[in-house]
Amino acid sequence: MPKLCVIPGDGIGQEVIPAAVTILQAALPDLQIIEAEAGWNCFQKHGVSVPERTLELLRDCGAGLFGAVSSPSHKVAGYKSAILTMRQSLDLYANIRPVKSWPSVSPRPAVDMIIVRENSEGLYVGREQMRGDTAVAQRIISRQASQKIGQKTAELMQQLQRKTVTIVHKANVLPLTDGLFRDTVRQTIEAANPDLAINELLVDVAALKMVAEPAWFDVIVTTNLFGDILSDAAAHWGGGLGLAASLNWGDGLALAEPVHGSAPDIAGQGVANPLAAVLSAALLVRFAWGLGEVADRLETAVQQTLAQQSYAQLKTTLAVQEAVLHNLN
Ligand code: GGG
Repeated sequence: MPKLCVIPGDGIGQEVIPAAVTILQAALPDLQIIEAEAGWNCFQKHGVSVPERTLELLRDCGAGLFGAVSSPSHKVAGYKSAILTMRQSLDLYANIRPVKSWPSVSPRPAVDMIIVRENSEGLYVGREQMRGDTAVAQRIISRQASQKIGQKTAELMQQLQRKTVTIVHKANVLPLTDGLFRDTVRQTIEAANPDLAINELLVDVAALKMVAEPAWFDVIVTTNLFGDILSDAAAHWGGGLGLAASLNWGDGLALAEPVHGSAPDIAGQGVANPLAAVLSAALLVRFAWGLGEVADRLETAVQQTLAQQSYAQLKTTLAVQEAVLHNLN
């Protein structure tokens, strides 16, 4: 029976993750839950944002569900972002972010895309330094990481029967880094499956297309920062960040995580929408555990809940949890 390491983290993570776990346990009654700590509160308590014990539990379970982190936006000595630490320490090199139109909340029908974000390097290596009055950040793109994300993209497309992938880059301005990413990803996907159609878009053109014609996209593969920004924009078409799910995915290890942050403005009020956490858990069920039928049941329960009542009508985390449980067949 699958084991799940549950890490609510900061802010509304403490509310949406218990709701998602309750729903997951209804779908998988024998699921074993192991709780762990990470985040800014954890740093304030223990002096470390991700204790070694949490990493051990994640490795042991092979699967985790993380809520949110409230990293400060100024430098704090000894602190490193909890989510970046987990992604890097566990080599969760791909971040899978599907966006689709949901009933009653999506402003546009027929959107159904998957954004595959490279999750281990780019600007997120966090190598910043001051050189006199100039602040410098390194943006790392390696052949190896580009191969790995290309391979993961091809495998995902095979599993989901997707046909067209768009590589998003900025190789006209960054020919070495983004040229390496684009060429390596293209070669890897072509070698893995010559039947897939491969497009390319500059990130600025992709941003315009994301706004004007989101249903055009099937699968996008891109670098870390571009994937972060494009997937938040895409989330608008899926009904907003309250519905935006993600899976940090490596080889034999996956960490599901709603795209939204810790939302300190509404934390503690019981009004956070748990659906992104539920849909993230469904990604884990489908891809880490290979339980496609259970994932379908979870997604259908969300679909039916939204078709019956909008989030505005449901109002509270508990009301959403109960509505999804009611619709879970
Ligand atoms: N669930 C994703 C999340 O917490 N997002 C906020 C985030 O990643 N912030 C950057 C950070 O705190 O390190």
